[in-house]
Amino acid sequence: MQILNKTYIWLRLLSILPMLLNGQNFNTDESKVPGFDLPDLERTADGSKISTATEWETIQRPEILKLFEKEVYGKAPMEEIALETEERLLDPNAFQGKATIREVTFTFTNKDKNCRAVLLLILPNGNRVSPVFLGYNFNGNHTILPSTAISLPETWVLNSPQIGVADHAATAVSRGSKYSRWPVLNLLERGYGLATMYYGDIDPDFDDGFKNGIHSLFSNSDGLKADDWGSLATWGWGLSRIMDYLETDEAVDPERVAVIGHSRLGKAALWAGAQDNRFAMIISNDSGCGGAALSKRRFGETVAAINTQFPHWFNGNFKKYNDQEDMMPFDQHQLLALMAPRPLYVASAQNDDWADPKGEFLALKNASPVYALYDKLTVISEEQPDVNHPLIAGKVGYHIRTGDHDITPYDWEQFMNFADTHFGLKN
Ligand code: GTR
Repeated sequence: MQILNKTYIWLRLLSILPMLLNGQNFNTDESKVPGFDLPDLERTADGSKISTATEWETIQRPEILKLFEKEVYGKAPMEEIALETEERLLDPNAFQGKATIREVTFTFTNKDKNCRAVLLLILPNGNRVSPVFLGYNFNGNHTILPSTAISLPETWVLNSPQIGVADHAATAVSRGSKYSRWPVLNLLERGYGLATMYYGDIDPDFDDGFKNGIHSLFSNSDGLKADDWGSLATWGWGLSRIMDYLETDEAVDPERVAVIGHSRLGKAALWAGAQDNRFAMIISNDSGCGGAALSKRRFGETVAAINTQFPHWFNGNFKKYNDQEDMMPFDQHQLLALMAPRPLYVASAQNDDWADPKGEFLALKNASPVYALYDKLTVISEEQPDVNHPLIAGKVGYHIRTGDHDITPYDWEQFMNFADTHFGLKN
């Protein structure tokens, strides 16, 4: 019991580490949340009321999308760049014949520069076409499974002593080390495929003035304007390029691709889902500030904290909201509403104060009136559901589970149940 208590205390300390490192005042006391007004999703800038799905799609949605592009994530350049893909079969009989594993190398080229990114595809054998979960991974495709056939990223990776990474270089020691985050066998047994890519292949996750990764191929890489894209937008852009590829893959059902992401990669998944309607389902896991959580609550990570620690994630304009959340003419419930009417699942973790679980639920709840324009069955409960009591209300789903900031088999179980409902599989 004593050991358990010690472990618990350590885990709690670890979960607030980002806040301590940040050296800022942060609030995790519900009674100190300031009063705030959320922009009304059904009122246009000139005050007229939106009351149909068509009005939402033609008047309000494009305005809100533009607002997030201009004020938060930034605009992807329109410049066309060349892309070549090359496939490599790694194992046609993985998991005792249950799956085929392939790698697809994407080479993006502009003039004399190029950027390479590798997609790992694990698809169930026996399906004519498979529904697929598509999401980036944090540490490299080789961390998903122990297989020695999977290539190591050649780009900068996050240092992580627990998986043997120092000097920002991937190493074979990490093979399979993140399997707990990717329950591949379970996915395959339930009929799903997995498509994943190391996010740093698209843009290495450090502030280098936008010189490397996909940024380096575009002419604005030597000086970004205030509304040009930050790293989250490049990661979102990359998900759409993967989707372009999945549409051409005969083993994938392009109508049933769920885009998923944990934490910063959840923010990227949401921005990808907002911009690209081909993602048939969007799943945010513990995405927090700049993701599913309302910023105006100033609970856990604030806009100033995220812009200070990760200045490269958002565009220049977003910095003007540091300590000025009340001045924001938008909040994240509007981002979530951009997913409608596609199924959207938001997941939180009980100890993840930094990501503001309640703020994630409230954003979803406040997005639901837009879902209701399409479908009266999407009525979300007034109160945040109890811990470990997942809620599926029509097109939206939510849970808060016990534990820390992470993506766990429990989370995946709920995502698969939700996908079964909307993708027509049994559960
Ligand atoms: C934290 C960051 C969060 C979240 C997280 C993660 O340090 O403050 O916004 O994105 O990293 O990606 O794990």
